Amino acid sequence: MADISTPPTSALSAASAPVIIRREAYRVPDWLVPDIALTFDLDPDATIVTARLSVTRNGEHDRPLRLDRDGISPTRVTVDGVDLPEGGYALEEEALVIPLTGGAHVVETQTTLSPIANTKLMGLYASGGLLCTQCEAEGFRRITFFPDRPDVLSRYDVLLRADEGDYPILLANGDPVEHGSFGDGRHFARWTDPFPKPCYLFALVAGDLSCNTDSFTTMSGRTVKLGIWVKEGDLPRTDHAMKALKDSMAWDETVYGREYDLDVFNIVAVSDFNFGAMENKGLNIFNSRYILADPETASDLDYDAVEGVVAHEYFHNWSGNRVTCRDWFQLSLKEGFTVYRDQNFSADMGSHAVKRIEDVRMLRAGQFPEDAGPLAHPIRPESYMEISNFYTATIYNKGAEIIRMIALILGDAAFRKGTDLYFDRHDGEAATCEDFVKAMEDASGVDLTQFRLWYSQSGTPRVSAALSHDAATGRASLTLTQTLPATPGQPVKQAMAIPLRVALFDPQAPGQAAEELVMLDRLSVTITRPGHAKPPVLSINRGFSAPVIVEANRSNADLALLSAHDDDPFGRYEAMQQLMVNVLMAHIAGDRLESGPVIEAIRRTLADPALDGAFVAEAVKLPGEAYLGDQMPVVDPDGIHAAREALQAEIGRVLEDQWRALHTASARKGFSLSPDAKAARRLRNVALNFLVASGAKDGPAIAFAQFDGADNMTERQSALATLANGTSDEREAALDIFYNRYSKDALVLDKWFQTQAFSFHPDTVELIEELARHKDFTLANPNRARALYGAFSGNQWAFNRADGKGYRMVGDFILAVDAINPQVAARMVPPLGRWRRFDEGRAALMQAQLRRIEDSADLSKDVREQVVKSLG
Ligand code: B3K
Ligand code: ZN
Repeated sequence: MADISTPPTSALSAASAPVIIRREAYRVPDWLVPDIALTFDLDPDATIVTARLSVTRNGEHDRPLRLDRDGISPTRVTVDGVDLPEGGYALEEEALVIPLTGGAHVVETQTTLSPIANTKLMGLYASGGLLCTQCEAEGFRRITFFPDRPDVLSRYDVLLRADEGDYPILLANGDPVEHGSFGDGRHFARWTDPFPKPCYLFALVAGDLSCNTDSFTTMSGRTVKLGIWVKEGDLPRTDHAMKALKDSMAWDETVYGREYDLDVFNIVAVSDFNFGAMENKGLNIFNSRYILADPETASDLDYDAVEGVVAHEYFHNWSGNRVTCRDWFQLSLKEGFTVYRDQNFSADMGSHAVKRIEDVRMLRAGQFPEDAGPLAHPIRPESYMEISNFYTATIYNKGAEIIRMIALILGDAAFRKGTDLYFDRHDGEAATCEDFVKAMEDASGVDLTQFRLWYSQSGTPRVSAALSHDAATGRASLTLTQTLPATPGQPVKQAMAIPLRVALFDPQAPGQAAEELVMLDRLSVTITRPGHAKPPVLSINRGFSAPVIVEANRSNADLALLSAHDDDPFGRYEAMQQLMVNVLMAHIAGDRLESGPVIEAIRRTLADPALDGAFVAEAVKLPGEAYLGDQMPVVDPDGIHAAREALQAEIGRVLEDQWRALHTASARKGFSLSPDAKAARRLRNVALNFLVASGAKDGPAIAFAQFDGADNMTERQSALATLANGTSDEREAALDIFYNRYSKDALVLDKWFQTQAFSFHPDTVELIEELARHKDFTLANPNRARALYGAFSGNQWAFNRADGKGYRMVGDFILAVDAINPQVAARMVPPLGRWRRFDEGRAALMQAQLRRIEDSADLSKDVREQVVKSLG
């Protein structure tokens, strides 16, 4: 895909020296593969893969055919039906190289794999009795020899042969063509996919699966057969995913005019999966946690996640599959756009206000720290060592924000014209981010030249807003100034185009001003508006119109006013959060805890009958500890924890009657997924949390009663989490009951591990150490590994314990899991890479762990890249 070069020796020791792939080095493929026929003789220990590639020379050159390979060796190679002797091809470390003389040939290779021994879960692997594949980004080369790059598109013809008893169901991409039995205990199925696709979208599944079958009639009247395939016992838990799939199909027709294109659409749930799900053409493969849901085992957040991920993968059929990426530097082309699409879908299915709050919270928790740290990269990176490390919050979530800004700047109608043009122009192609932006420009006439900097500049811009008022003229002036912090490889930056939705409120009539879109496209912009007899109150970055950090220096009185009256729900939420941040930061800096304004704002919000309950629940929650850490020049985990706990307790005490009343009033009989029922559960859980935090004697008993009496996982899990933060007897009882009730259900048992790893128990670090030795803990299952260590590293207070024990435990984990599954290991490095944000003592301890990992022999490329960059 690209030329390769070695990095500067200062950055890496000669022994490690992985190659760096650079965006600018892109060259078109030397050979194309219009057709591929694959035959799999499936067996968990030894699967034979035969691949017949029709290859055509691409342009005038005399270079050989290079087929990527990772851990596989050919048992046979033929060209145009003639066996090549061993010297007839070259076997390089990462490629099978075949000299070819003509313009078109048929190349056939054969290899043998062991799915059961594949612990990386990339390529063909075994999971709970199934055989399944994961190819994105570069797993196909672990299955067969192929130019494994997304700009080589082929038509696939796939023949699967397997034992009929162990693998009665045989699935692949596209449409089923034939199946039958050999009469000797083995059977076969053949699938063909008429749409040329890159090999990262190839998939197969074999196993004993049951199907939830349904159908969808597309807007042009075609009937599509839908199937969600799971283990038989899980069938009753697939209805929500099926509804989400049908809703997504209808939504993509209505909102984007996109129709599904094959006769079948299958989804398979597997329990060992490196991430959330995979959009393989016509055969999505999912981590079971994003398919299975019922009230007993899934919380409302789980239900929402199922809906969102099913939609996301379905939407990829157009944004990703029909129009794919030219190279992996363009990853955000499909991921940022598809996240934007799934966010809007989920908003349409539920509450726009709450969805926006959740998405921004996620961006701030996952992406802002990335943009502010050693792994910062633009949404279209310039280089990588291991592409798996670039499936980041920046590519996905910041990428979605960039698309959102384009939609805002163009307006809905022009944006839709732009997406129509993009899909029509590039259907069947491997496209670039530039192609997307160009289509937007061509469809709208809007010049996005400067806006393109969002694709190339990393780091979160900071916008300072200074408002002044001239009482004599009634004029208000707003000066907006952007600063662009230096990031790795980008010490100096150009001014960005930052679209900010702004309103200036009269303090006497807040919430009634007209909003305007201000484009901050120079270092500083001033706007002056007449008609303000009194100094107005600033509502800025409404709806979070740009992914920036705003420093507006608003008084607590102004924030309180906005928290009660801003007509933009996000602005209202934001004002409340900022008020809480101000109060907490002042307290951490040594002032008395001035909880009054926060308590008043919460009291008013709780009493406002016009507000949606789900919004209220989000608005009254205190900001998380990590977000508070991000507001400080040097993170003080203990100070933050103490201050936040103190404020939580005070709010709990002063408003105790309200919390009790709310907890009782929001109880419901019978389970429903209606917005109202979900909102009531959110409120009930927030109320419980404050009530227990108040220190009321009966708090743990009330929490235990909710835990024990709940008819749904939302209330049970939330009560468990509330209890897990304390040291009451009820804590132990609830954890035991939960374990015994769900120890056979892997997804719920993950919650048991995760809840404890997130908890604020004084001995959380030791408890996690113990849980890592629990008989149900395993490094081999990514969900379980993440439930414990992923949650722990997100527990700022516990993970950053001053003695460094948390860092050591994570260091041990990274080294142990790297030997099994490098992708899971590499994802745990960034928390240690945040050392620059902490005091000298903690920073030294974190660096020591990074060095220990760096010095270890046989480190994967994945972990090495993250560690080297994190040490800086
Ligand atoms: N495209 C996949 C992610 C693949 C991750 C590879 N390391 C799922 C998704 O984003 O929809
Ligand atoms: Zn995706």
